[in-house]
Amino acid sequence: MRAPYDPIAITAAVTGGDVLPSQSPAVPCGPEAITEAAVAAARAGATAVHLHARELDGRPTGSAAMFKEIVTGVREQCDVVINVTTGGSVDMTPDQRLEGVVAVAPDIATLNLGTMNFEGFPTRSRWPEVRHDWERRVLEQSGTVVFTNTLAMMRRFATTFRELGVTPELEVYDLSHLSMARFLIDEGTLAAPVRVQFVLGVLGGAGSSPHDLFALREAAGRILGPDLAAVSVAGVGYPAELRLAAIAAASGMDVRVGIEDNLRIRRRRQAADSAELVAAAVTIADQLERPIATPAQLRAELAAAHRS
Ligand code: KMH
Ligand code: ZN
Repeated sequence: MRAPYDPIAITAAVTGGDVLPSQSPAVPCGPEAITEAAVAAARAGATAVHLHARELDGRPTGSAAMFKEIVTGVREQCDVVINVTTGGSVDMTPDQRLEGVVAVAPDIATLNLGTMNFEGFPTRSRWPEVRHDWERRVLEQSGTVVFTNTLAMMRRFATTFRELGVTPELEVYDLSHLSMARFLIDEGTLAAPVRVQFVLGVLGGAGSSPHDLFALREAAGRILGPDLAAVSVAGVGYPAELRLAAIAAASGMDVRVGIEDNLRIRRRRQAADSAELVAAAVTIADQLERPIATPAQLRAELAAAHRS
């Protein structure tokens, strides 16, 4: 855990694979819009950007070519730390989910630590109006959605990361995922110390109350001990995203904000883009006297962990 006035790493999750483009014009689709959103988030103060790829109609894709185009475009315009998904979207194959990481060898890649129900649209009466047939199909899957992460997939993804020199970011949605992290470290699949991100508020995982956060943080300290390098918090939905970001910033943790996890900046106003959510996180951190970690500072931390 970081000391009270230590720099805080802010990750901007700019597009994701779960929210539907019909829900908000702020969901960037296609390589150009995603690159633009990532650079804008970096300019707003983000230390790192978490990237997924989407076709122009918003369909999530694992396309190596598109990840290459996005990451090249971002690297040409700024030095923000690159964090690439292996979560992709729930209907992708393991090969598709790994394509982006293999194509761009980012600084960081996500490793989701368990199979779980993953319901983004559980209540039919609250389904958004959608423009695209594929979005309609996503809604119709409601009630049957499983996010698969087998032990074999985790071992394969982690081994690929190690071969590419990519730092895993362990996505923890529930207590059991911490025991999985412990197991993967003890068997040598993961090198300690590890970086953990609590993803809170997905229906199927832990809730997004401050009590859920502190219960997981306490468990992470108990189960991982000195093998825990850093903790980041991603609250899914509104007001969870910014409220958990404030609590995390006040408690020595890092934060993730962005359109992937939450579409609103106010109760009754959608965010214009992820940069606006990053700016809100920067304001919170500034008020709490946590300077924003620079990409160079985060990269130095990643390098130090690799050496240890
Ligand atoms: N979409 C988030 C709820 C990943 O990309 O690997 C989880 C996530 C996982 O960001
Ligand atoms: Zn993601």
